[in-house]
Amino acid sequence: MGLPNAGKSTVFNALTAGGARVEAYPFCTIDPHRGVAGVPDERLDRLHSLYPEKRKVPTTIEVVDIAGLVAGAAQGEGLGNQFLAEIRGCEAILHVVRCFKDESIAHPTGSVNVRRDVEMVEAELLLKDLETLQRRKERTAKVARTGDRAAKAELELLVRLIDGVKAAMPLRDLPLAPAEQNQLKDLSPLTAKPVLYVANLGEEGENQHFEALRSLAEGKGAPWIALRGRLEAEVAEAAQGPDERMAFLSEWGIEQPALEKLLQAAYRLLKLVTFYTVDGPEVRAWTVVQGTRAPDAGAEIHGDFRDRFVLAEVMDPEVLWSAGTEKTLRDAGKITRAGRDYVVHDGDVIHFICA
Ligand SMILES: Nc1nc2c(ncn2[C@@H]2O[C@H](COP(=O)(O)OP(=O)(O)OP(=O)(O)O)[C@@H](O)[C@H]2O)c(=O)[nH]1
Ligand SMILES: [Mg+2]
Repeated sequence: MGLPNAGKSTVFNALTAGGARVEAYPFCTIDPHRGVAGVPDERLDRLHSLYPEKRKVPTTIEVVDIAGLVAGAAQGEGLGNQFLAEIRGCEAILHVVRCFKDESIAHPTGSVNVRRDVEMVEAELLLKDLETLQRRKERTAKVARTGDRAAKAELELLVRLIDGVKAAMPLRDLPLAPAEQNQLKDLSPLTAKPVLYVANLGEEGENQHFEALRSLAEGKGAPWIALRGRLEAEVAEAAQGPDERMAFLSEWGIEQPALEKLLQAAYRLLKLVTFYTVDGPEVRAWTVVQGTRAPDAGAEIHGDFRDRFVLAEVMDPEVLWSAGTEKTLRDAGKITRAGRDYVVHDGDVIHFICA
């Protein structure tokens, strides 16, 4: 998300266009505004080399490009309002901020001012959340009047949240008990979602607008990435294949393509870990949140694995790698049998044994 003309679609193209030609990791565009990228993963490549007869399936990330949010979007101004609903369906927000200087590209308020630009967009999310919370509060208040204790507790929580939002405090910054966080879940408030700031730099690279964004993000304790959106989008269009693309980018002094930067930041932001399966015809990577237990990880593969879960056979990827084959590992008794409480580690190779 971001202001109109911040470069959201350009950044989206930078992420999607080049990837489409990286065969193993297609970033295929579902429609002009929605793309899925296979996550490049060296561990998956190594694992696949132990099972060359199987197909390699990377885990994926989906990115949605929405229309610019203008002041009043929360009340239906511009195209933004319908897209606020789109944000509700996402796990994280990429806030694209214009840092490039170009007189020929209109700015909604006339000129770039990073702090104000960011606040304008975030204000719309706060307003939308305020509306959601107030509607819920009216409903909860009715139930609370009947003496319902749970409703009374929820009402207290809602009042606290509404005060926070009115004071321009995003919900992600309000200290909440885990139970309270759970209560919020079904409301899916926009300002509770984690944010990654994306500085859209011009051809000239880092400038004072970028410095302003970096200090704003760091002041909030929020992660940021910087990319030269238009340059990367153009390179992605022009290059024939990933090698040429990397060569073009390094001519411009860019070491890491936009998609890689995004993925690394997104994994950290969402506290994701990757685990692997080698069953059936596929060697496959899966993504879950840190702290996920084995049955819930299994449910990623098949919904009923959670209930049918008996045990998980877990292999350490490094140990498997040095053993060379799964059989060697099995014969040496180095496959861990893990129960329902097992917390999946980043890199685990897992066989789910189900009833
Ligand atoms: N000079 C310069 N222009 C850029 C850069 N990034 C984007 N633009 C231009 O800015 C204009 C708007 O870019 P878009 O990517 O369409 O912006 P957007 O945020 O998707 O805009 P909306 O969808 O209308 O909200 C286009 O003409 C881009 O070519 C940049 O790094 N430098
Ligand atoms: Mg756009």
